[in-house]
Amino acid sequence: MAPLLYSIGASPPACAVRMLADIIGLELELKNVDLRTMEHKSPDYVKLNPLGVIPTLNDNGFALGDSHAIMIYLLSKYGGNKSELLYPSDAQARAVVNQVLFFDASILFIRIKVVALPAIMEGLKAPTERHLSDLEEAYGMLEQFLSKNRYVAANHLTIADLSIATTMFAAVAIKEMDAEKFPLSTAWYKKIQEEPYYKEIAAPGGVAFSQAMAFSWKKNNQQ
Ligand SMILES: N[C@@H](CCC(=O)N[C@@H](CS)C(=O)NCC(=O)O)C(=O)O
Repeated sequence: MAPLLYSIGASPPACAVRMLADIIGLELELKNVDLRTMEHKSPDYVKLNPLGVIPTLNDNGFALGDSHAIMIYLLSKYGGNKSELLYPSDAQARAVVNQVLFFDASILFIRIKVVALPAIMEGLKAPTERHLSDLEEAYGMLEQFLSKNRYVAANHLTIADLSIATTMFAAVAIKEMDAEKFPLSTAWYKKIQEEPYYKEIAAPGGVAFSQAMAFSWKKNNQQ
């Protein structure tokens, strides 16, 4: 049976996993998780993913959380000859990919999550100046990564590009990226947006995320 991915269309990490599956030709069955009813915190869901977040993979009884861990698992199990470029086996090349994956998980994504979750779930009326300057700082870090390579962690596409590109669709919905200050990041992001898997999976996810943010800002400011 095809591995099952618990996801929502607007989730950047779920989109990253779906793009990877598309690139390696792996069919995924998608199961929508209802954030409004807190399905992601239900006992059954938390059994699969102790963190109670989206996405979660269930590969015929093997459950795994965190998009980065899921992508690495899917590549090692189903990636075939696509694995070597997307997640190189050379120790140093892989370490650089990991560095950017951890940047995504621990810095870039967190800096959107501290705005998006309170806006969507808790009535936050607007991002603070600090939220915006933290995002701007993270764009500067991305620019530094891109000053070393043509893609975020190598001179070719790796899974780190999939993670960063999807987190960026959420980041730019909160704070636009200034093309003059961040020319390398802007050019890289434009290039990824031209890829068919981005157009099919992440672009609609980005639209849904932007709409959810716009709706939340409006609703929260009417209260
Ligand atoms: N590092 C995790 C982040 C997962 C995450 O925070 N997902 C969001 C949706 S995009 C979520 O489930 N938020 C709900 C919550 O934290 O309660 C990953 O890459 O999978």
